[in-house]
Amino acid sequence: MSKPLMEQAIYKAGLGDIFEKVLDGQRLSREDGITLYNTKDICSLGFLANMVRERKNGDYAFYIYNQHINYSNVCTNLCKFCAFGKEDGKPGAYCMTVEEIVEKVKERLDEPIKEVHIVGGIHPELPYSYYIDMLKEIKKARPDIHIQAFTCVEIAHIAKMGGKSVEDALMELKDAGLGSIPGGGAEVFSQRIRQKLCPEKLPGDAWIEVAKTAHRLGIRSNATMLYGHIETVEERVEHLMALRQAQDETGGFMCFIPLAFHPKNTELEDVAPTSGIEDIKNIAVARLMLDNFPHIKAYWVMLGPKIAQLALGFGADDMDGTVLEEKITHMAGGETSQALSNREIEYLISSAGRIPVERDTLYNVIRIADGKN
Ligand code: V47
Repeated sequence: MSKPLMEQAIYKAGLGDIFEKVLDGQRLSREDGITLYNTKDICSLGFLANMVRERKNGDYAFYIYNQHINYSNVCTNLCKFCAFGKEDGKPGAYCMTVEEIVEKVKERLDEPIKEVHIVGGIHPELPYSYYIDMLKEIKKARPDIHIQAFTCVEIAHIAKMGGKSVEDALMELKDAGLGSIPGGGAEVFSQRIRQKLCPEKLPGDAWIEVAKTAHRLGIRSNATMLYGHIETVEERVEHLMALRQAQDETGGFMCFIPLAFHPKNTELEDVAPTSGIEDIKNIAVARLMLDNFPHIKAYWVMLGPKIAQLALGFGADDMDGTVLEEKITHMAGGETSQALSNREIEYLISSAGRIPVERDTLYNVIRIADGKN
């Protein structure tokens, strides 16, 4: 009997061995990752990624009602891919006081926000107490909110500012109200890339160490990869494998978010923006390689709502959230709106044939919008 058409296409695309491994639930190798990135058959790739996506999350597609606050863009790292960071005192540089940050939270007390997502630059002067006070004061203003704050790069810097070990700083930040850690600052772990684009930044292995330390203390985190600049396919696969290895050790990562590079207003302005195919590929390959990550997020702010919606059929099961006042993508030329309402996100999800699920930061289900409630 001949094989079903989709299966024929997968074999024709040279993905037959990988298909069999995926069917068996076997782990994919570095070479498999490279083969997947190099395939031109996006439908076969998507079919494989969707098998894993549905095995792990069925038809559910998650989103969260959240608020983003970028407390300061003052940064000593000045990475070549970033349009957000500014040197202290230079035009456009800003730093919010703790009172101003709390004011932002208080402005939206009447909305059912579940998470505040806080990221900033590597500020050379803010004291350790600023970060601790920020968390405590936000919790005072809105005790029920989950604070997802400070990338692993910021955590290492905050610890240094306080003259503490990463472990001690994390314990104190947790006591002050830190709920979990966002996935930023990972970029691409390759030393070659970091040397060229962000030599001042925390090295890749140190980023992983901070994440693993957090996990051991019961603080969960996310992970990202910034793609679409000067990285090779091999460097992407090695990045994914380093995350997979760390996840084998701790199990503390919740989700992986491939971040599409936005070149405008950066030192890499000559690099072309990512294509839709490239965006979808990064979602799909991540879903297939990161077999121990529960969730893959299509961050609509960077992908645009339409590609993010499509990604729900190619491996992604999360769209992030309602996000207000996002700065990192928009300063780099991002043209998406600053926020989507929960109704708009639910529409994007249900018109993709998936079931919208409002979640909290830790992926506890808040509401399933399956038409029954
Ligand atoms: O670390 C910087 C990236 C990250 C650019 O954890 C850029 O759920 C594109 O990590 N073009 C911060 N990207 C954002 C981030 C994030 C966002 C949403 C959700 C989560 C999560 C994490 O943005 C930085 C850097 O990798 N970035 N400049 C740029 N020009």
